[in-house]
Amino acid sequence: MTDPFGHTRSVLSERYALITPPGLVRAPLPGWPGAACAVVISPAMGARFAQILVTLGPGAVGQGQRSREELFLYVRSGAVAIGVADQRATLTSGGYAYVPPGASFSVRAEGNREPAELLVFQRAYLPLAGIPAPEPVIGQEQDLLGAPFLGDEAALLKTLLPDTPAFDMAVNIFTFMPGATLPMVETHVMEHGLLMLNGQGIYRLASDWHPVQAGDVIWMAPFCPQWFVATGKTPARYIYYKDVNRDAL
Ligand code: UGY
Ligand code: MN
Repeated sequence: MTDPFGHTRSVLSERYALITPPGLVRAPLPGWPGAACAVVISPAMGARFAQILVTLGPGAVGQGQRSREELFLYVRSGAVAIGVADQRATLTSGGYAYVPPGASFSVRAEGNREPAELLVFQRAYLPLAGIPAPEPVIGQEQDLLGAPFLGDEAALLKTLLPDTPAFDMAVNIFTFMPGATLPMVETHVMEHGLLMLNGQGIYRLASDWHPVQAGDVIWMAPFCPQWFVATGKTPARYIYYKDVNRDAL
């Protein structure tokens, strides 16, 4: 659905941003030759990580050897051939890969037909004294079970990365049945980058309430009050990034 001329649901405020698909502007990005990339969250906005939407058409590739950076890739649609360090896999919609700092990676659309749509989280890895950096992780979310969030069977949470001190990021997928909510208005030090995958709902961000739907992106700064209710007749799903396991100072 497109907005009438001169109107947008996108909002940029000090503590959050809502970025909606009709306003996306794509551009080439280093490390992604031939791909169309939209940086939807970045330090330019006040965030401490980047969130990028990537379209990998035939011949396009993502590749690199990143010294301090870690990457998380999620396949929104299509299929990709991916290599991380010495691991190789073919991932379809719902597939994901974690690229540790310093590890080489390459990703291309499989089969040279349909483009693949990727979601990417990228940040500088924060080492922890005495703890080695994480190993690569490759998987399909369909292989994971959702756990009731704080006991609520109507709000299921899948955690895609191990919850161990080596990881300074978490990436989770929430599924809310129609009418299900976050149990409280959360206010926490962790930052979020979020992509709505399915359905719709209302997101409370700071003191504002925004209707949101599949394709929308949200940045929540540390301590931004946040709450969600799934509306509509089908489940709402979103994937989100969170910084974890590091000092408060
Ligand atoms: O993990 C979280 O902080 C999650 N409950 N936040 C959110 O969905 N906005
Ligand atoms: Mn939260």
